Amino acid sequence: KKSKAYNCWLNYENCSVGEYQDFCNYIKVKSTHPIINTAIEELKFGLNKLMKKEPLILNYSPKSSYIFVGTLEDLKNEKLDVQIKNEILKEDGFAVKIVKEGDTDVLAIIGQNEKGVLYGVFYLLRAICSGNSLNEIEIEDGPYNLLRIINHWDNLNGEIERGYAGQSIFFKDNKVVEDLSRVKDYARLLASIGINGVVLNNVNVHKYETELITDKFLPDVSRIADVFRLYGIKIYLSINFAAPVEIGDLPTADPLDERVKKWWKEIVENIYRYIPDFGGFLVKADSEFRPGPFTYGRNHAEGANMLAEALKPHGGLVFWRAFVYNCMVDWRDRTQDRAKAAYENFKPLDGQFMDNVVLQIKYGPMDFQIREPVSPLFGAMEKTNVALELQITQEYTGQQKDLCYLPTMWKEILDFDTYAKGKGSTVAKVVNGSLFGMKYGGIVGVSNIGDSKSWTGHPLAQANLYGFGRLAWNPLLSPKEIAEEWTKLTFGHDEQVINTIVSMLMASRDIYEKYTAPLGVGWMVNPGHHYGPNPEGYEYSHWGTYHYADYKGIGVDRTVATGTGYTAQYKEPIASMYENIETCPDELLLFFHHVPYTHKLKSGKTVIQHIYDTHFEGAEEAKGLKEKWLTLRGKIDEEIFEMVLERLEMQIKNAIEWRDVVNTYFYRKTGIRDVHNRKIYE
Ligand code: GCW
Repeated sequence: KKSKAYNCWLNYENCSVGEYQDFCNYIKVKSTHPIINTAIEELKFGLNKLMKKEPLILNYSPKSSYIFVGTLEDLKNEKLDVQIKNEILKEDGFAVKIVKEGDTDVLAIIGQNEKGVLYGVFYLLRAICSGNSLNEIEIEDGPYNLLRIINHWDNLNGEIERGYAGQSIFFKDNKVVEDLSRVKDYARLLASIGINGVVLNNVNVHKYETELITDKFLPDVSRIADVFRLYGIKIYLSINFAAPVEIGDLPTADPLDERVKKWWKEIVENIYRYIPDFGGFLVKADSEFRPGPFTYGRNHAEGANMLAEALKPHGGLVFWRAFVYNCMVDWRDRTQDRAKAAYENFKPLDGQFMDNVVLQIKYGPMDFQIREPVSPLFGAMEKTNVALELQITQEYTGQQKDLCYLPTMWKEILDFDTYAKGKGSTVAKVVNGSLFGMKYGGIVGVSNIGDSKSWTGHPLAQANLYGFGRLAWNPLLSPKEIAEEWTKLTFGHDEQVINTIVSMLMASRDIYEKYTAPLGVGWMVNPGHHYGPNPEGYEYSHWGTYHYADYKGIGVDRTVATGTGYTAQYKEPIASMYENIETCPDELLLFFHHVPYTHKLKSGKTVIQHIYDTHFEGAEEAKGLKEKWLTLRGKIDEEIFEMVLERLEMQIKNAIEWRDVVNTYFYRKTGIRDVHNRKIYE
C-alpha cells in the first residue's frame, strides 16, 4: 500500500470541489490525442477524489454546465466565445475561462498545444485544492521558460550520485527496471508542475551507461520515453564524450575527425528510430576527469557543435555544461581561483555555439554552496543559449536530513541583476532567452528523488521539487506563496498547519547557513560525502576550494586590486560593489575579501563574533524547528509526522556538531573569546 507521503501534492485529500461542483459532472472533449487523454485521465481522477463521484466524459455538449477541454485548434469547432489575449500564445501555455454556450456556463480549459491542456487541467485542480474561489479562476498563463528540465544523476546499477532518497526509479542491476508504474507516478508529479524534460542518467557517464545510446539499451530506454511522452515530457541522455573510442572502434573521439562525426550521426539516427521525440544530449566534458575535446586540442564549441550537428536534423538539443575547472590545483598557488574557471573557459567562445546548443551553467562560480554569488557567466554570454543549473538534491545543503527550503535561494539567483544590458537584466531574463533574444533557454534542476516512500527522503523536501517546477514555470512567483500553495495541497487548510510549516520552510535556509557557512565561506564539509563539519576538509586539497583561514584572518581575496581578479568578471556596478569592501554585502564578504577576524561587518559585529553568534543561533533555531513541528502532532498524517520528526532530530545533532566544531576551530585559531561567554570547547 502506498503511504500518504507517496502522493505528495497530488493527494486531493484535504479539500472538496465546493463551488466548482456545477461544472464538474461533465467533461466535454473531442480530441483523442494521447496527451489530451492523459489530461482527461488526470481530471477524472482528481475530480473523482474531490466529489467522490466520477465525472462523465462526453464528446458533445450536455444540457447543463460542463468543463470543456481542448487545444486552441479544437476550439475552432466549438461555439464557445473564448477571448484569448496573450500568454496562451506561448508554447505550452493555457487559458481557463468561464464562458457561455447559449444559456449554459462552461468552464473552458484551452491549451496552446496538448501539453498546455494538461497544464491547464493541473492548474484547475491546484486552484480547487488551494481553495481559490471561482471568481479568481480565470487565467491566461504561459511558461516563462521554454526548457524546464530535471537532471538525474542515476547510474545503471541503481545508485544515485548525490542522492539522499533511495535508489533510482529507472535503473537497477545494470538494466532498466521492468515495472515502470513508479515512473508513471513520477511523470504525473512532474507534469503537474510544468516540467517538460528529464535527463535519465548521471552526467558522470561510466562504463555501462556509455552504452545507453546503443541497441543494447535503447529498446528499454524507449519504454521510459513512452511513459514520459504521455505527460508531455521529453527524455534526454547524458553521454560520454569518449564513446567513439570506448564503445565504437575508433582510435579517437576528436570532434573534428570525420569518422567521429559520422559515428555520432549514426548513433543519433538510431536513437531517433526508437524515440522519435528524443530531447538530446547532456554533456559533462573535460570536467572532474571526464573526457572532452581538450584531449584533442579542440575547444568546447567544437565539441558541442559536433554533437549539435548530429542532433539538429532531428530537432535535438545539446546541453553542454559549463562546469569546467582545474581540479588538480596546487593549494600553495594563490593565484589560482576556481571561481574564475567557467567564465574563462566559455566567455571567449560566445557566438561560436550552434543554435541547438544550450550552455548549462551552475548558479554559482563554485559548486552549489549554501551561499555563493551568482555566476558572472550569466549576462556574459550574449550570443549563446544558456540554462541555469540548480541543485534540488541537497548535496551541500543538508542532504535531506536537514530542512532547507531552496526556493528562497533560487529566487535570489533569478532576481539577481547582471546589468548586462543595464538595470533590470536579471538572471531570469538571461536564462529564458529574452534579454539577448536567444532561441532556447531555461532552468535545469538536479533531482532530489529516489525510490524512498516519500520520493525525497525528507517529506518536506518535496517542497523543493514542487518549488523548482513552479519557479521554472514562473520565476516571478514568491517563495512564500509557493510554500503556502505546496503546504495546502500537501497537508490541507488548517491555519495552524499552514502557518507552522510555511514558517519552518521560510526560515530553513537561513538557519542552515547560520550553523554551517559564515559570510560566504563554503566547503567546510567532510570531503567525499559532503555532510557534517570539517573546516579544513578541503583546505589543502587539489579541488581548488579554500577559505585560507589562519590565525590572523580568513577569506579569499578575489579583488582586482590585491587578489585573484575574479570581481572583474562582473559588469558594473556589480564588479565594484564586490571589489570594494565597503559595499560588498556581509553575507558574501569572505567570498570576496580576506579580512582580520576583528574586521567590523555592516551589522556592527566583528567577523569572529558573527561566526560565534550565528553558530549559536543556528543550532538553537534548529531546535526551534522541532518544537514547532511538535505542535502539529495529531494534525497531520502520523507517518509523515514521524518521518519528519526523525529528520529534525538528526538536524539538531548535525547543527550542534557544526556549531561546536566551527566555533572551536575559530577560537583556537584566534584566541578571541565570545563576548557572551557561551560554551566553546577549547
Ligand atoms: O558537486 C559536484 C558533485 C559531483 C558532481 C559534480 C557535477 C555529478 O560533488 O558529484 O558530479 O559536482 O556537477 O558534475
